[in-house]
Amino acid sequence: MKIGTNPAAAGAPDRRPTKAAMSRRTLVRSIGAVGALAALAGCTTSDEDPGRSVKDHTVPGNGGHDNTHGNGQHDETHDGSGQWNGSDQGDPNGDINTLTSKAPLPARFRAPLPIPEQLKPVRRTADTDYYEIVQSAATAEIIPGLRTEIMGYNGTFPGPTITQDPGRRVVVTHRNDLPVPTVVHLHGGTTAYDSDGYPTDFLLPAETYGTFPAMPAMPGMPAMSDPDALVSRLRRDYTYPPQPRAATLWYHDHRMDFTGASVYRGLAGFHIAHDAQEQALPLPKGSRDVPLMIADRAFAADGSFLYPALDATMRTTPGVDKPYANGVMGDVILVNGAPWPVMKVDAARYRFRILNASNARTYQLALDGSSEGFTQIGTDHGLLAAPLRQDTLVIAAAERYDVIIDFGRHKVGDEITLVNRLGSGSTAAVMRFVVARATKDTSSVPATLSGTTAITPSGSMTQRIMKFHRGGQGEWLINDQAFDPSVSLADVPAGSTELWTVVSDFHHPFHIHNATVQVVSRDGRAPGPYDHGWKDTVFVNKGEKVQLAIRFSTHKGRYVFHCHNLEHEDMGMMATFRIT
Ligand SMILES: [Cu+2]
Repeated sequence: MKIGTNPAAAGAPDRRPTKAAMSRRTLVRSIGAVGALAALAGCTTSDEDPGRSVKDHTVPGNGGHDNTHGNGQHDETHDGSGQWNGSDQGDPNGDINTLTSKAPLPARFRAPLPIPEQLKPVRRTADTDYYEIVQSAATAEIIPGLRTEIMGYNGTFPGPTITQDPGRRVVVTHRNDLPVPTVVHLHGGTTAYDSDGYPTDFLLPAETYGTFPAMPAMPGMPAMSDPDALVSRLRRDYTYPPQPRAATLWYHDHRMDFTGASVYRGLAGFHIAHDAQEQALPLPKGSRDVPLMIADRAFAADGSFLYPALDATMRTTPGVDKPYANGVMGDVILVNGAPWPVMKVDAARYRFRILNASNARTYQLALDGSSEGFTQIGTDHGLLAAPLRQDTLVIAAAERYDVIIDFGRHKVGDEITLVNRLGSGSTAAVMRFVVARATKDTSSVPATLSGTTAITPSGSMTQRIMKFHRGGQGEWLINDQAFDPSVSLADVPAGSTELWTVVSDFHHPFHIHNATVQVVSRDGRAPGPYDHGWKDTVFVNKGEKVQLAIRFSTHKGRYVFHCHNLEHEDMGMMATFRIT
């Protein structure tokens, strides 16, 4: 058994960089407090305006997690101590400040739920569907009567939905019409390294916008380059081989140091992979298979997004104003880009693909007005083996749940509200469903959904420990290192399965590229109620030790794993691993 691998040694990089990189990172953090731009002077902490009731910091009693499977309670835990799996966690959002909007908050449950446009292939060959997307600035009316400038895939937020049919390869040609570099990552995808969206693999904008070093210069510190970066200008083809399982994937920006700002401004969309086994199931389909992208934002008085960036132009200085270094949360909950929308539904079963595309906010979703709760059928990487009744769903940034809600149990006129039990005030509600029509429903939820197999941990598997910790100056580190493209923390054989233990001192959604994950244990105990199935993002609570069985794809090359709190990721909590 290979135990206790020292990841830094195991990763033995040929090029030891880089004190310079580390100190550059440290510098970023030390200037954090003084770098706030006048443009963002409107940002306030949640404490400054108590009238807005957005201090989402307290969740009495249950610590925010629900370990029950349908007994109607939501404050029981595995050990009955009020802690989730015994870890020393509280409210996952408790140490994160909420931005307060200056724009008047819109009335809830008025805006109809938008459905992202279904992107059509521009060309199809025997085995490949070709899509084209233009990344551009645009304006959207998110708050009624106000204009919000966004960065959008095809100028929309969310971007258009890409469908990947069974056995089909997908090639998406992205054109960057924005003034800054971008990087497209297919979150949850099985992808060759050169299409995975490594953070320095820039898709550069037009030359008129100037140069963009892989890692921008800081005062007293030169810009640094990444000699291995695969850089394109203006257009780039991202190639996605047939995906191994039907799953709710999503694509979003992954630019080095600026992912938080890019995604906040709108660069996120769904990529839905199907397989033949899933398509043969009698689950709700068509207009009753609905993606829901939940994301919180705050708005300035003129309707623009409030984001406490140190550099609002996203050109030179990464990072956010110091009060938001733990993550950026807003006081407006958007679903598919609309604030607290309402959806008129048939009295029938619906499949909802719920994605938390927020930068940092964790939600505990529940249904008010329904005693049925959710029937969870899938998670990040596709269908569970069998449906699972859930009264609530705790969803951290970047996680997905596929659920069935059966409105057929309701009368026309019933209102069912999707609420957030980790929120308060404006963030306690998410959206509403109104049963509008009686109908015939031929769908059903079969007792067996997919042929997932549990990984049995074995002594022959390499074990590694990945420590997600804050450094002495408040920086975000993995195994005591800030992200450095030239250092691999793990070189793993293609197709192998390893056991990683993620140790955390804060609430961190762990995400790994080009691999699929099963939760083996939390603090040495059984996995939690939301750990079923194959995942790519696993919520690790404060003080927890989560053991993961990670199966790497057979695509070789360099990839990253990181925290999916985007402000943590941008400020160093990311690492390279190599599939060899
Ligand atoms: Cu984190």
